[in-house]
Amino acid sequence: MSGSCAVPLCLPNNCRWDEQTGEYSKAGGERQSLYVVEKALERLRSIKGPVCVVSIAGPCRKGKSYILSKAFDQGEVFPLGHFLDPETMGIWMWVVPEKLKDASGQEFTVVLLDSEGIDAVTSDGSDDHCIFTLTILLASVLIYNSAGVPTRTDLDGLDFILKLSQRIQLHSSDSTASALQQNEDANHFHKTFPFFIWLLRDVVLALPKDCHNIKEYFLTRVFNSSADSKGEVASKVAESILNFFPGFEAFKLPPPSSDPEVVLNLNREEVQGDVNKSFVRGVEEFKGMLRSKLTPKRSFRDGEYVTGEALAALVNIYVEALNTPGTVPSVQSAWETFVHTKCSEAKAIAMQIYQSAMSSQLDGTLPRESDEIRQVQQAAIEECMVRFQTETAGVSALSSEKYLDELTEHMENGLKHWLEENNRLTRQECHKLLRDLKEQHLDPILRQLSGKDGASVTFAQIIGGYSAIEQGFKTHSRGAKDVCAQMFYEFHPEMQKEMEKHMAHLQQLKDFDETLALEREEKARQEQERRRIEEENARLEEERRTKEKEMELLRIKQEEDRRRLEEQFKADMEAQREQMSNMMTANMDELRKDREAIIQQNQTLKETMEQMHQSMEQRNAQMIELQKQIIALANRPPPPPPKGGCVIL
Ligand SMILES: Nc1nc2c(ncn2[C@@H]2O[C@H](COP(=O)(O)OP(=O)(O)OP(=O)(O)O)[C@@H](O)[C@H]2O)c(=O)[nH]1
Ligand SMILES: [Mg+2]
Repeated sequence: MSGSCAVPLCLPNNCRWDEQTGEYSKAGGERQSLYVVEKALERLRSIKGPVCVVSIAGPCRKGKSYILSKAFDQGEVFPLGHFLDPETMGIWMWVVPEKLKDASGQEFTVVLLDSEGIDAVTSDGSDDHCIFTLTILLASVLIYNSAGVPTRTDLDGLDFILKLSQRIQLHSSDSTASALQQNEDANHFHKTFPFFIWLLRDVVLALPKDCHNIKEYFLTRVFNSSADSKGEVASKVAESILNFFPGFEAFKLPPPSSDPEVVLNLNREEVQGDVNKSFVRGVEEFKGMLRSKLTPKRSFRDGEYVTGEALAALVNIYVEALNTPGTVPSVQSAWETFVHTKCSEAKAIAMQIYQSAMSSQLDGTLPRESDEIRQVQQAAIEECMVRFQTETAGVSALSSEKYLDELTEHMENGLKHWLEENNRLTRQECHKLLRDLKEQHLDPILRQLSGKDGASVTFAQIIGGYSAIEQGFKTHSRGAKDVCAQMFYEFHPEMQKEMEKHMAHLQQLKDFDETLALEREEKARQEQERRRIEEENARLEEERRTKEKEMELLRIKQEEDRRRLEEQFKADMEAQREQMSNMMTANMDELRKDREAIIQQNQTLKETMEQMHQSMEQRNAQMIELQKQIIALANRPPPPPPKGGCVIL
């Protein structure tokens, strides 16, 4: 089917959907579980950045599919049913192509979820509210669509809202959470639950005089417990709506037409002229109100937003929980599972990038100067940190820090490995070079010294041979400079052994000068020490640079987190105030007081900021320590000259 139609996100096991033809059929058999459609997940994963999920739920055959696509001018993306049987089964998804921005300028993608009628399954006597539960878990805005204005007694039929407290867990704890825990959780649902909009269709009756709008009517008549004393379930349902959801709005639409032909074909071009003007106006007003409620979907953790990819992961996790008897989906553990998976994946991808960047630059090129290897390392770090950052967009610094530390450690170990390999190859090559140079420049003189014309050899000639080795080594040695210097220094005892064999002859030479030889060796020793310190310095410097990169990335993330947290906090406060005023109007004073107490305890923003601050302080301390080590190394006094016996060369 073309890309202009919704795809099922999740279907009951007795429904089939053909990806190729887009055909959907009811296969029969008992409904036992739900399954997720991969095609829809693919679409979700392709959404970059945050999503806002607008879901619609409510009784069957009440124009849900129609209004959802109409509210976003999306044409007929959700198929409408024109028969008495329920049309939509499971949850169908459409991604609005045009991106929107919230008040702070944050861009987001709107995902529409059209769900089956709430009574589609319950009509056969079962108590399956999995689809409704899933809709709540996934939505940022929930449109509850029903016909006519409900009375207080109608609220009794909405006990599935009440039951959400048993069907959803906010915090992860074992599946047999106590009633007390459930209650405690339910008091915090509003932090992740969607904004609740009650949309009433085919409303013909006028509002009572003392009600300015349908929302006021709801709060003062339908939700108000003082209206009657016996409606226990109704009271609880009303309280749950205001308590579980972060905001409440109500909206009414008149009937589209009195002509059944027009109503049935509401989507057809040819009947548009016959649609009631008041309905068309109402739909336009509804669109405006709905838009004002659209914000990126909040995750369990403040400051982290739900991306298309995150939503795809959550769908899988929630559906699996809903399909497992005795398991209740947990918002916290689902989010933590996603964050863990995402960060682990990002780390693995970054590690792969690091490995191939290093190998492509270094394989077959060793031995070479350690600084060159460090430059390659820095470029590789740069590349993989950028990738790690893009992969973990939306995940806070606090959540990704651990994985970033592991990644940094991996790269530091990687560098260690490359440097060690480089040292080994440097040693191997220097060893051979020194042997060749000695053979070429010193051995012929020594042979001459012990030969028949040994008397013609001068000590200056021997020193010349040494200088030729030194020069040749300087010109041709490759690899880590400290290792080269060390190899050259370590070559002296070997030469000394050789010299000792010729001691008798040497001492007879007119210009034999022991101090000159000693000076040569001391020079080599100092050179070795200098290179060693340089190397140590470069190592610390490299460590500092890497830590600085890591800190820079975390700082960028934290800055983002701080901005988002502050915005969320502001929006939260506003929503809380509004909802408390709703509670007051609905005469739910107890509930309002409870909420007030929760707000008082709400320390999240402060705590998160504090944690962020602490982690940065720790990293700063590490940097200061590194800096101290670098300074101490630079100011280290020169090493004492070696003690020991007579050195000839
Ligand atoms: N009376 C009335 N009919 C409507 C309205 N909006 C759409 N319809 C018609 O109602 C019928 C069902 O519309 P759908 O949008 O498929 O309703 P639904 O709630 O999605 O139905 P299910 O998916 O089967 O639960 C169609 O013939 C629509 O043209 C409305 O506001 N009032
Ligand atoms: Mg429908």
